[in-house]
Amino acid sequence: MRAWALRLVFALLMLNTVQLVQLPAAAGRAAELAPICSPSVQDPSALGRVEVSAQASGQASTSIFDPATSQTRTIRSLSWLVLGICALIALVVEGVLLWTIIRYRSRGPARGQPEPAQVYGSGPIELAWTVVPCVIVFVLTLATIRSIRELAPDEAPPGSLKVSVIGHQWWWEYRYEESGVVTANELVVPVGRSIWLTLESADVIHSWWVPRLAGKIDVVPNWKNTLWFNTELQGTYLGQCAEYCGTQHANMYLRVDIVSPEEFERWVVAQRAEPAANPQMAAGHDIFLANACANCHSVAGMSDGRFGPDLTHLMSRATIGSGIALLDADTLRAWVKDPQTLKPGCNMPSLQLDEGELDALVAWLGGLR
Ligand code: HEC
Ligand SMILES: [Cu+2]
Repeated sequence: MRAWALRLVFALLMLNTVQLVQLPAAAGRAAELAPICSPSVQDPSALGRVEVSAQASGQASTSIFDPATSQTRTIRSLSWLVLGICALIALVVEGVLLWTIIRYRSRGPARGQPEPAQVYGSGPIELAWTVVPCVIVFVLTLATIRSIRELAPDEAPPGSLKVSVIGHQWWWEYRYEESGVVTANELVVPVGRSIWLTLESADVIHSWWVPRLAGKIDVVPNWKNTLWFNTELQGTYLGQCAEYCGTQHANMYLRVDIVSPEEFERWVVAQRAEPAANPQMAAGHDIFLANACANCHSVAGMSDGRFGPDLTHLMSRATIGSGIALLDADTLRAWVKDPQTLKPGCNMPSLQLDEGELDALVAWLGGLR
């Protein structure tokens, strides 16, 4: 009976340790799998697409132990230090506990046996359990302060690319300060540059977290937070809104594309260009303006709704709906027909267009490159 109790205690302890170690990795897996597991995506081909999007990026990892910037390397070092010290404390405390349980377990009736020696007011022992924890907390505090000073400068380092980030239920708006480019959900930045984000929310609290690039930062209404990271490696980096913000919180993905400086220049020029005008698709354009679309969406030179994502260069993006699926003609049509089937509860209604109107509208949208 006693052995059973002991085994149970031990098993529980082990379970805790294992969870601690696996937590960051598990969080990463969850972020990769979420779009695939999402019950909202019922079409099997849509599943395939999302799978492809995570894999094609090649950088789908979202583990804090897989850093891609100097900032996240600092965070990893600090994490190892804290984990190491805490593991050591756990080992010592649980070790002494186990040793005591085994060494002083009851061995038959205690009647007639003397009490063990009782220790009162021992200077050395009290000193030890006061000083040692103080030193540990002091070390952790200093290490943390040092990391924070390094990670969060008061002002943008000179030469930074400045971008405003606005969190919306349930998508991200990006506004580039120098170039005036406005886009949604996919942040494109050049490699070898310092990136300075100013983050605000249009509604509730969100949290911007791309674990391989930077620390996690809350996105708060009526308040500006800043975040800084240096881009070192080209590629696609994924993340996830990290503060519960309503029904579609789990489908509020983050995606950062780090590209070569030349590619970035080309991208900026393309984003600043007027939306492609195609007279053959004028019908779709008219439907867009005649319906509520224009009240919620901006298309440069035509409408300036700001409730939904800017659509001027919609098709330059790889995904739709803040990363829930890859963007192609089929998903676009399904989305415009009824976004609620793809992202239930999202803030875009189905406008109940008939098939003909849908065809024309999607043809026009598909030309917005
Ligand atoms: C009430 C405001 C509203 C109206 C009206 C509206 N939308 Fe939207 N739209 C949104 C919001 C909000 C989103 C972002 C949804 C999300 O990802 O959670 C969105 C997303 C989109 C997207 C995906 C953009 C992206 O990059 O992910 C497209 C395309 C789109 N809308 C097209 C249209 C068209 C076409 C119409 C008219 C038939 C329309 N919208 C009407 C609010 C609106
Ligand atoms: Cu959110």
